[in-house]
Parts: sequence; structure tokens; C-alpha cells
Amino acid sequence: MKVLMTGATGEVAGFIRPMLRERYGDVVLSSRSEVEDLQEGESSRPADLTDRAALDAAMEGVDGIIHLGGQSVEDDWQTVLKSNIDGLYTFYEAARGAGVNRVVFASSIHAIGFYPRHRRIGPDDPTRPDTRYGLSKVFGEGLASFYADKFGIRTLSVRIGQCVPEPVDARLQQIWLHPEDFFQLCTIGLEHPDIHNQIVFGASHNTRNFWDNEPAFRLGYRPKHAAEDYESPRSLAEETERDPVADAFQGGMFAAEEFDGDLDRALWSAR
Ligand code: 15L
Repeated sequence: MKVLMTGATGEVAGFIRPMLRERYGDVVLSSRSEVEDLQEGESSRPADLTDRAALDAAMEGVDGIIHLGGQSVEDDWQTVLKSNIDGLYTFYEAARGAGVNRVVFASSIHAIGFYPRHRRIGPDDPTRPDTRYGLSKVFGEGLASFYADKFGIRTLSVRIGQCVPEPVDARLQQIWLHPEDFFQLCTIGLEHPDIHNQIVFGASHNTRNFWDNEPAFRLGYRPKHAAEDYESPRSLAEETERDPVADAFQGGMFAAEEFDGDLDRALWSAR
């Protein structure tokens, strides 16, 4: 299987590149600029997400894509619109044109960030974006659904909590995704025969997490890492002193930024 990974110069891509090479051999890496530290088995095909011709060239001969590219945190609307709305539409059109029918879409916890921390939710609960960025991930999940039903492109959308090697604080104890576990989800998304369009949560085996990830387990996901196995250097008590809105919602500081709403009502409505 020839796999393309976008967002290839980002942090998460850096974690999974070795695993990708080992499993799939020839891997195509794409970012806005050339990937400069190419390893054996990797090639670079740069493409801006709004540049259809460059995306066409990047996707030539490709069987499956891990799409990590685009805006990965909150920003102004024009920035989010360009890469995560317009750019993602161009991306799916290019995939359709190139005959690629497998996509792993890096969605985010921020698609549901306005759920209270005490609510346990599954992928089928309504979305509750906490930022313009989170809203763009909801759009991406919608786009994936549309392209699956209309054009047969099969997507696994992974709502990543935070993908880093260690869960260094109390929030990460709940939302942490070890890069190896993320890669396991990527292989499921690229290879599992029973995927049409599916949303899962990108979390390791953290007993304190907020999510019911049953659809992922049904597809064979068996996370190997657990946040509880690590010492958390920053305690929940410390975090609790930060911001009442951040502490109330799953999205943390993303929910708190610019918050000018009614905290009690927002919590009550999601009880
Ligand atoms: C995200 O969606 C970001 O891409 C990532 O960088 C983290 O900030 C993460 O959310 C988070 O909320 O911790």
C-alpha cells in the first residue's frame, strides 16, 4: 500500500514516521514546504492544501492518506477557513480525482470541547465545538461522511486528544494519545475492511478519560499505553486554579479563550 502523509513536518508526523516506514515501505510525505530530513523509503511532494495541482501531484499513485495537514490550533476565521474548510474540500476533491479511497482524518477533541468534563460521551453524541478550529473539525467530519456516501472514499476520523510521548499533566491523564496508539488507529483506518465512514476518539488506555470508544474497540483497537502508568508532575489541584471555564470543559483552555457566555447554562445544557 502506498501511503501519503500530509502535515509531514509537524510534531505528530515526526513521531509516526518511523512506524510508517516500517509498515508500508515507500512513504510519501507532504507539507507546504519540502521535507528536508528525508530517510530511506521516504519521498517528499510538497503541496499547499489550497493548491489543487500540487495536491494532484502529491496523490498520484497513492492508495491511502493520513491527513494531518492544515491548521492545528485556534486562529482567526480567515486562517481556519483557508486551510481547514476550503483546503480540506480541495483535499477531498483531489483524492476523488486521484482515485484514493482511504483517508485517516486527524480530527480533534475540540470538535466536542464544550462537553463538561464529567460527561462521558461517544462518537455519536452531537458535536460541541469549542473554537473556530474545533468547528472546522466538525466540518471535516461532515465532509468525510459526504465523500463516503457520495463517492466511496472511506474515512476514519480520529478525534485526537493530545498526541505526545508522555502525559505530563492532569488534563493529559484524561486525553492522552501515545504516538504508537495513534499509529495503530492509522493502520486500522487505512486497512480495516469494514470502514465506511467512522469517527473514533484518539486516546490511549487512560482510565480517567471522558470517552466511550467502543467503535474503535470494535474495529480491533487495543491501545498499549495507559496514562496511569506515568507519574503526573502537575496535579489536578494546580490545574484547577487556572481557569473555571477551562476546568469545566473537555476542551480546556480552548473552551476558555474568548469565553463570554453563561457558564452555568452551558454546563446545564450538556448535563
Ligand atoms: C489540538 O487539537 C491541537 O492540535 C493540539 O496541539 C493540542 O493543543 C490539543 O488539541 C489539546 O487540546 O491539548
